[in-house]
Amino acid sequence: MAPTDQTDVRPPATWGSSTVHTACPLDCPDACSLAVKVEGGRILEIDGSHSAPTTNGFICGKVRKFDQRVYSSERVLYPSIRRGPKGRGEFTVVPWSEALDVIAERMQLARETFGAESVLPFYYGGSNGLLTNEMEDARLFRRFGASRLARTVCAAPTTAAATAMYGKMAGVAYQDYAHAKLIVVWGANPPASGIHLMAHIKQAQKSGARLVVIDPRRTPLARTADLHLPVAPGTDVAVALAVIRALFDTGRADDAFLNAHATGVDALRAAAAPWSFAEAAETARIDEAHLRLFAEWYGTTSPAVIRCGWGQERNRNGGAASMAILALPAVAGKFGVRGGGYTMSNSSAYGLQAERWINTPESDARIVNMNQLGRALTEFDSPPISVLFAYNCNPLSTMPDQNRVKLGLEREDLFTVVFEQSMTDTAKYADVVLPATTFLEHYDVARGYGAYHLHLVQPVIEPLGEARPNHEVFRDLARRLGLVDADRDDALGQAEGLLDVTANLPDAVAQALSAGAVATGPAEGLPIQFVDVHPVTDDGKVHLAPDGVATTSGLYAFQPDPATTDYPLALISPASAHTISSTLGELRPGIAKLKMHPDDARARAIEDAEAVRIFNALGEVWCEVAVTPEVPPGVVSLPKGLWARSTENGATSNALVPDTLTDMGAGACFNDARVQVALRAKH
Ligand SMILES: Nc1nc2c(c(=O)[nH]1)N[C@H]1C(S)=C(S)[C@@H](COP(=O)(O)OP(=O)(O)OC[C@H]3O[C@@H](n4cnc5c(=O)[nH]c(N)nc54)[C@H](O)[C@@H]3O)O[C@H]1N2
Ligand SMILES: Nc1nc2c(c(=O)[nH]1)N[C@H]1C(S)=C(S)[C@@H](COP(=O)(O)OP(=O)(O)OC[C@H]3O[C@@H](n4cnc5c(=O)[nH]c(N)nc54)[C@H](O)[C@@H]3O)O[C@H]1N2
Ligand code: SF4
Ligand SMILES: [Mo]
Repeated sequence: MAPTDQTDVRPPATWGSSTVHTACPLDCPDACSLAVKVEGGRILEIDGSHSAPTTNGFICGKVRKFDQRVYSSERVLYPSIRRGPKGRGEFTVVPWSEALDVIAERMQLARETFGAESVLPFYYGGSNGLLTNEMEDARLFRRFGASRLARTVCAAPTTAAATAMYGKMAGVAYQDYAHAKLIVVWGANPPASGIHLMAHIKQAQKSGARLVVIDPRRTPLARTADLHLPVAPGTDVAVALAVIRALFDTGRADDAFLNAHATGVDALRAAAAPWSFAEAAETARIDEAHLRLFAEWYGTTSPAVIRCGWGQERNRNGGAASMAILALPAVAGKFGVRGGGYTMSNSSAYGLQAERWINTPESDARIVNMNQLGRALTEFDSPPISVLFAYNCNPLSTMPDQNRVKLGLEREDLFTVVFEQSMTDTAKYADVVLPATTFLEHYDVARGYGAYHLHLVQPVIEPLGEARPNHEVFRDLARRLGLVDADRDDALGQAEGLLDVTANLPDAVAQALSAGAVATGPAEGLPIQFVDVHPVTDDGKVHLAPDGVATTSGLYAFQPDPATTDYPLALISPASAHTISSTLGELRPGIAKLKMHPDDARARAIEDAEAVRIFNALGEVWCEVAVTPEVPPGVVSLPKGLWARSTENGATSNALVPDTLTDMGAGACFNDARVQVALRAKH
């Protein structure tokens, strides 16, 4: 558990020249261990360290250049108050005390005028560790009685599915992929979105394992696969159910496993019955022979592991798809061996919780779904949203129905606080901007949701300008609002807060953490499903047709494609290697390119590199086109996380994304955007 490389465990007392050990808390499954070279209090180089087993000294290009973001001219360094019109980004610097006094006054005024629910905290915190999201902030907003936020922008359908079926059982460790003979990468793109799985996939391939990739795009990983199923977005439920039906029909279902460890088998079999290979292949727009081959391989190969990502969840059928995929290893009897089973999110593996620190029960204030922020800002009236407090999030860039969000942010009677590291598109609409520290300037606890790593994040440099960590700022504000506990000090991020969050961890893990070492997961980080870890359900079984699971369409139901004759193309917006969600988007050069299949381009007389307009009833995006067979006919793709500057008209894919919700978990339907594309005269 000790760091294996020659890095300092503690930050340097003198801020001299040294290499400091820390960890990456960004929204990425890998939670890398980092070695950061610092000289004279300035970051010289950020690299991977060897403390975390799967980091292995190697990190992504994004974090390697994170110092450019830390020292960027667009960094928010001082509290400031708006002077120009909303959205213009013109501010006057003010002292912290003045900025916080103004915010406290506006929150109190909102409470007196409309009630406490007229204040909406807006955060996601995917790139935050455990000490900087839903800690001091949760305590403040619960005590104040603010509207509650449903944190549904990501992983809502997959979490609903995995919780109902397996109680979020821990998944197959990255290292164990080397033992698999068949690897199915389903709705995930690890070469961009979780790079440390790749070494283990390659190792398995070298030992003869087959790779199947299920993704609309012919990604670089799909090109190295033995089989690629380029499913139409939103059709995975049909594909998975067809394989399940075939497993039952051919006697390859593992009846012994199902009898002993599963409930709901008959209901699942009935849901799969309508899905012949022909029907599913037609629905998913894939080759029927390829689908049969996949079913054959999955039915006959062991160990087989499914890496299930989030690509299949971001549409109307996201819950049903995730459930059908997670049912596969149970039906086919793939558990119980090293390298067999599934990996989805391992975020629950450590059982961490912050409730003791928050020390305040949830209020019964109304719940606002974050995916419908635009609606909340423009339509709610009992009470309206009067104060929006955005932090750990960049909603104008990342939430559905961007134009409606923008309309909301433009409201003159809305008071918006944005607590940020960078002058994001959202921050430009703030009435008050507060400067936040980055993970290189504060304490946190980072937890992998793919790799089994849990470690301490510690400051490697002093905060820039007047930037402050979240807990200090929320504490200061709570004090102004009279909501603090007199007997608590400000030690969060150090011993007390850390120990509270980690209170239910085994002692050894908690000690390793406070000493700056890496803790691995359950069973030394390499659990075998149904041997070392089991479903965390009431009866310890997998629930294939869970009772009481909330779905808007019925278990395993398929809802047809929302395309229309006016808007026939499916726009998807997958993760790119350049940003983490919208973080680092400020460093992206040039105008973004829409990927489009040659057939679709020809039909519209569009040629490579031309200027195009992507549009639907919600909005339009002006950018360039890259004509490529990487996307199938009928599908176009723009990167996720773009800032306004990356397009010619300042709108990004989310201007075309409806704020409809997924079948389970009330998640975002980013990939249900249906659009038309046309040539645009260049300006
Ligand atoms: N570099 C980088 N890494 C990231 C992120 C990032 O923005 N950049 N984001 C982080 C976050 S917040 C998350 S949640 C994870 C996401 O991690 P992933 O799930 O791996 O990433 P996505 O790009 O959302 O989706 C994966 C793939 O699903 C495909 N896809 C789209 N629609 C469908 C569909 O209907 N069915 C199927 N089978 N596939 C589909 C996309 O083409 C894409 O290649 O990555 C994290 N890591
Ligand atoms: N079109 C489309 N849109 C998508 C997706 C998609 O697939 N397609 N994916 C969605 C997904 S998976 C996700 S997870 C969301 C993520 O969406 P967001 O949660 O908005 O994530 P980021 O864009 O990374 O913005 C996080 C912001 O928090 C700030 N921040 C980081 N740490 C701190 C801190 O300690 N304190 C404070 N005060 N601020 C901090 C960062 O500077 C950054 O600007 O985006 C979603 N948006
Ligand atoms: S973003 Fe992911 S791959 Fe990059 S350093 Fe952080 S944890 Fe590692
Ligand atoms: Mo995400």
